[in-house]
Amino acid sequence: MKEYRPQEIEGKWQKVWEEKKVFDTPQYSDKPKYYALVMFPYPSGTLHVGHVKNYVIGDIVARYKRMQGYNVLHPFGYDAFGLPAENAAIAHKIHPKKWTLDNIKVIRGQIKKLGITYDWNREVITCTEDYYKWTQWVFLKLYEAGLAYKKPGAVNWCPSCQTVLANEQVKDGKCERCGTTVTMKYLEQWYFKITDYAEKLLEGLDRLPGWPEHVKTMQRNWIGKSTGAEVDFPVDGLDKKIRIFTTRPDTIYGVTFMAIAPESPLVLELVTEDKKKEVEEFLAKVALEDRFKRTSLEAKKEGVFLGRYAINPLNGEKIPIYVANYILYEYGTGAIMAVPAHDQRDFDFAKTYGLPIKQVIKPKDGEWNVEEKPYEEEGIMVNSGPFDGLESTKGIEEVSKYIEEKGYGKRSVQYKLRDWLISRQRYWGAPIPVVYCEKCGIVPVPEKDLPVKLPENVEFLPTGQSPLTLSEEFKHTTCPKCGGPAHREVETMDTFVDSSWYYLRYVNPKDDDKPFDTKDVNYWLPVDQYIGGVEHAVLHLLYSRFITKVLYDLGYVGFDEPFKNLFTQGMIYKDGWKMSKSKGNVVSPDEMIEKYGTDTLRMYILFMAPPEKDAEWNDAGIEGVHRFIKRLWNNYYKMIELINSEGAGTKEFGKEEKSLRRKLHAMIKKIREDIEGGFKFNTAIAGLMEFNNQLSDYLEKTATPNKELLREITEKLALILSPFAPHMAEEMWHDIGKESLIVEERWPEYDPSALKEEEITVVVQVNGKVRGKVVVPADANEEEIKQMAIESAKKQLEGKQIVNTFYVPGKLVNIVIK
Ligand code: ANZ
Ligand code: ZN
Repeated sequence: MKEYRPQEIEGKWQKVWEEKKVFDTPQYSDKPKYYALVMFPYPSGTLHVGHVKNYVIGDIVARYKRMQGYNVLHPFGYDAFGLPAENAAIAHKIHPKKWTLDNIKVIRGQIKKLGITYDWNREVITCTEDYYKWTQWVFLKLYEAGLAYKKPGAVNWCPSCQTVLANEQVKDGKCERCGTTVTMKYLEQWYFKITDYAEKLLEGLDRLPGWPEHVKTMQRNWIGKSTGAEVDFPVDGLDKKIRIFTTRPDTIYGVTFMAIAPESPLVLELVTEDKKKEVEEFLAKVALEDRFKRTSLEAKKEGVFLGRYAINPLNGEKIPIYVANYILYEYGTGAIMAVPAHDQRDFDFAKTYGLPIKQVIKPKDGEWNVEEKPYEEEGIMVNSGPFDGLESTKGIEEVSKYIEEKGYGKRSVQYKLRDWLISRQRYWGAPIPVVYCEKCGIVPVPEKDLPVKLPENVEFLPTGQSPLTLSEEFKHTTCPKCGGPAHREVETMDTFVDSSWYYLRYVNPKDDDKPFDTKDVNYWLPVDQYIGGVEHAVLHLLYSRFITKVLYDLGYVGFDEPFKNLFTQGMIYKDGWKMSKSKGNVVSPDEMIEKYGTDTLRMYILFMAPPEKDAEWNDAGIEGVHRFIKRLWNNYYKMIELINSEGAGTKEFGKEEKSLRRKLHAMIKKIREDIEGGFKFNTAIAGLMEFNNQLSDYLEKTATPNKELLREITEKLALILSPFAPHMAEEMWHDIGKESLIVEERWPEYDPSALKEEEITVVVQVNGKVRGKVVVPADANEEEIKQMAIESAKKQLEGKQIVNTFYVPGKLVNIVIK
């Protein structure tokens, strides 16, 4: 019998697929389209099996959809600019370009051995001129629309990466890339005005039922919409006002102090002479503190009285003004009205500094001692003048209305989302396409002059300044507007800009005249299925949605959400840790392929756990899957031998045959449901394993198996195996005499009539003890089955009284007697 030699058949079929160009995607076709996309990798090293999981899942989807008759776009590329590649290049003392392109070569080779259905003609590499030219084009479009601007301000700085970071790239006060504690710097930087899209980004989430709920929640929380009011509090004795933002205007009668962020210029404007020294000392101290820790709920609340008072516009009360560490300068107006009776942070502060706590909301029933604990819930307004007795939710409305009528302030909506800081002080990125001219100021580089090329002969070690500053040749240019001397912007773009639009480029990867063709992208997008890691929930996935919405508003694309369905796969761990080179626990796909073949690797990755869950790599696990594959192979080739054997085989289609055929069709049905009902690849494979056991039984027990049945099994089995173990399936398909390629075949339909069971066996119990079995027609009803069970147990029932009978459908009847 033919032996299973994956190393031989896998290379062979990969070559055939490539030669016959089966994965080249026609731009248009009569078939319905399906865009299956996996998040592209950073080529900062070689791939480990954790990366491979992403691509295998994508390939199952792509192959399955092909077999369903779709015109499938399944592309691959590399997020090739950016810090990881640059840092690795520096560590290895190689130019980032060489380092990156060398890695891409290796990764491409790794991927090709996996037998994935990528259309390699559409490969995209973000660090090549023909790609980043269009990243610069995206920048220009945003600039023209007033959505890219430069401003000075406090920014996040990673001392290790030696560059600024966007807020999204700071996790718990640490650099998302390297884990170093982020500090602050005051710099003039380029931003994209993502805040203009806060409302649209929120609204769009409601139209994405195909996204995991937790990802949508993370985006909503990140955008952080709050509704409330802005109110002006006049400063006593000065012609100045403090504008605050509150979500609880209903508590305004309970304000007992004001608090201003340390970074606010108001602090030094308001502080009185005698308090100046103390305040300055406090500001110096806070400046050294971590902004994220300082403003966390648990942090100690600290502040200093400024020597001044404000007037509560509603009741005329005089209230002290503090500078306080827990107020964020970047949120709301950077100042608050403090209501210690109803806000925990204000309460903590008031307790520390002995400030009054005035209750203005009480619970609907019962009392509450606000000296002990602030009451933060809804309730009834008290101590609030004309508003007393009002429900606090209504109070928010009424007080806001009153404030607007009196001109004290206005209703207001605030978002936590900040504009996206996109400039980086690093070398390996797309240069920002603007020049600075003494006469004309900031001038965008005209589209016809793109790309602004990244010079290669540059000392690129990070110094905190962009390395491009050191390239005189790059820096000096002429102004596109007036022709006078000008210098180029020396900073490069965040790599998240590169990846914010790459899914569009796959549609027209070779177009030299435009980033993509509107008609073509409107055919292919939105992406039908996007697959990637959840770590991008508020990074790449938010930025891409933003850029798509901008391009939609500018008329370049006809859809405003790029990814219709999103699947976030779990990670692969080894020895209890997430795989990483630094932990030394990576499993290389190449090694596994050499040992077991890629079909085993693919199957094991899918079988380990539900694909959305994290899973632990286990050498015994892949061994086990490999054994299964070999058993399946042996059964398959045994069937081929039997079909081709001299003997007639049984003509009879008896009970055993019917049962096996039923199992075959039940499996076909199940695998379809498992794939379509939420990527349950692990249970789909378990279904294959179960069927294989039943097949072994049949082949062992039956002297002369039915050839017709074997023919049906060999055909259907290869088809449903093909998304999971495509090489083996292709070989099988060939060996049963098919001339087509299995990748171009259709997914088999199950036969509903085969699914009907003719008879079932039911256990009969008397008072809970097993007394026998009864075979009943599968379509008998409960009463009939009970009667047959009673009939079968006649002996045990003689002379007894039956008090009850219970039926567990398909399994057993228990007869209770006295
Ligand atoms: C008075 C008040 C009374 C408040 C009360 C809350 C409860 P979210 O939901 O996060 O938007 N706040 C406003 N700006 C702030 C800033 N820059 N730094 C720190 N805190 C700030 O929270 C809005 C509430 O957080 C605002 O409503 C304000 O306190 C505070 F019983 O005003 B509130
Ligand atoms: Zn000029």
